[in-house]
Amino acid sequence: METIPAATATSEEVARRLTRDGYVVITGMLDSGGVQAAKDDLERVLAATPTGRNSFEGYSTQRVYALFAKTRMFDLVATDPLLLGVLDRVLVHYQLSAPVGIRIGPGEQAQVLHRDDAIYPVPEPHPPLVVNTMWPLDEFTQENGATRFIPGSHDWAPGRTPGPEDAVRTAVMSPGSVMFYLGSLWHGGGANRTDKPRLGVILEYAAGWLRQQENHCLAVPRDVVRRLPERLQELLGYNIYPPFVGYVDGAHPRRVLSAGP
Ligand SMILES: O=C(O)CCC(=O)C(=O)O
Repeated sequence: METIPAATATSEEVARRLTRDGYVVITGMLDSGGVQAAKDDLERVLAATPTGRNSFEGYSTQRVYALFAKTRMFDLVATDPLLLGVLDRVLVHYQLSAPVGIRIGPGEQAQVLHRDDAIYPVPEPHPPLVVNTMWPLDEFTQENGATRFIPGSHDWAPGRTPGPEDAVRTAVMSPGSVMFYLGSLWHGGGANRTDKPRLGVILEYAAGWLRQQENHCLAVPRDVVRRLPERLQELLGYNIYPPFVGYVDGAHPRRVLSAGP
């Protein structure tokens, strides 16, 4: 798969490829120490995380919801300057929507291909509403459940769905890489035909005027949010979509963090 090394990637180039192809992979975003630390901390959380409740979540797959309540390992990742630079260009005003750790267990079936932005009843075609980023913490291979996707499918005519004629590719990637993909790109988790799990984290962002998939203002305790950098607080939902979508008692929601319990 064609990739861009983080050292030479610019937000212009990443945004250009993302909007042209529906996806783009950047290598070398995290070093091996950062990957290992994130993996170790997620293993702690996964020890108490159940498997999925339906075939979409995956009966042999664990999902770490409320990620920012459970680990501090993605605070810097979620506010990475290249990542935010790309989002500035593609979504302009945005927030975290669905950050989730996903460990696909041995024997898991392939997830149905889907579009992340299909949950929002906005008529197509529409400008980008959702940008997702997949951060592999294990090698992502053809065999162990690497994300599958259909290049260019973000641009399909309204109503078109994947058929046998559509070439599905596999996001074979190493830990430390990131795959950006648009919410309109058809994709899904792969089947895991190995005897080891596949761990990755999605940090999904949505336009600032949409409802976040996960309600982080309720999911992440307020005294945890108070200790986070302001940009991350904003991304979790303590923000306004101009001029005043999201106010609290007539004021910026950030005031809630400096006041009361
Ligand atoms: O785990 C993956 O590779 C993708 C998962 C996904 O697309 C989803 O759960 O919405």
